[in-house]
Amino acid sequence: MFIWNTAVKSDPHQSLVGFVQMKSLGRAGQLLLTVFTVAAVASCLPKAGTDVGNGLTVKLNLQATPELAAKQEQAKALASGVVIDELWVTTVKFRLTPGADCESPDPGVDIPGPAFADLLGPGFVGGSRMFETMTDTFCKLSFEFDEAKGAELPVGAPPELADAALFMRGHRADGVVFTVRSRAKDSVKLDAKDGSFELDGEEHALVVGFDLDAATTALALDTLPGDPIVVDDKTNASALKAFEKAIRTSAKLFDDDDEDGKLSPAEANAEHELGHGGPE
Ligand SMILES: [Ca+2]
Repeated sequence: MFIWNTAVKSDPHQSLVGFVQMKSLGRAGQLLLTVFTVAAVASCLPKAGTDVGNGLTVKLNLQATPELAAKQEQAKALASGVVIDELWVTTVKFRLTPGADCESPDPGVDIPGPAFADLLGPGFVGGSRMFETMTDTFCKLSFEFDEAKGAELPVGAPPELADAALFMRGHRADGVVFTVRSRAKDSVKLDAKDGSFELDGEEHALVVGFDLDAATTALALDTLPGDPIVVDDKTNASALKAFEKAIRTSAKLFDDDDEDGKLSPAEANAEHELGHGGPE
């Protein structure tokens, strides 16, 4: 394989010769051709953090809303007095569905996963996901939550995210700590607010915002027993179900005007909203 690749690089005419020779090599040659073909196809797939050619480049990130004030740093204080200290998710199968008519959508544009995100921090670990598309009109963004093995977790992720799709830690206004751990592999569908949305320019930044007010309201923390309060599929399970539904249905897709991968209060509003989840 090494010799053949060298020949291709040194003289383009040799590539045809190499190809013919490979065909005559039988099984070994076919294996080489398969390797080459897989490599060529892989180079056409969307890549994280890489501009892969002409067309529209879409940048996508995940964040929690409302945006935290700078002085709050890595915690988010909500109007209810609840403070969220940590929120991570594991996601897969991001797909933008092109077309103005979602009843008969074109094949989607996939972003490779799994993708871990620190929703109170920078969002996706490794930065916004970037991918190319040759269309500019979309009717839906969808993705799924997924579980990750402990060994797959990125540096900085809480160990509780192992074998889970979401982990959140916070405390109530009275100081009682709570944790929420979800293993649900739910899909999230953000339908275009007005049937479809157009992305202009050569590069367009989007952010999915998860509404923490809606999600923590669904938990009804004041009614839950425990100190700390544990919410998972064994403890306070009905609260977990309500939380998981609220996360899915309250998520929204926003234009990220300044392309910083975050949602400012001026960006997380109805004017910048392109799509939304639920009702289910
Ligand atoms: Ca922004």
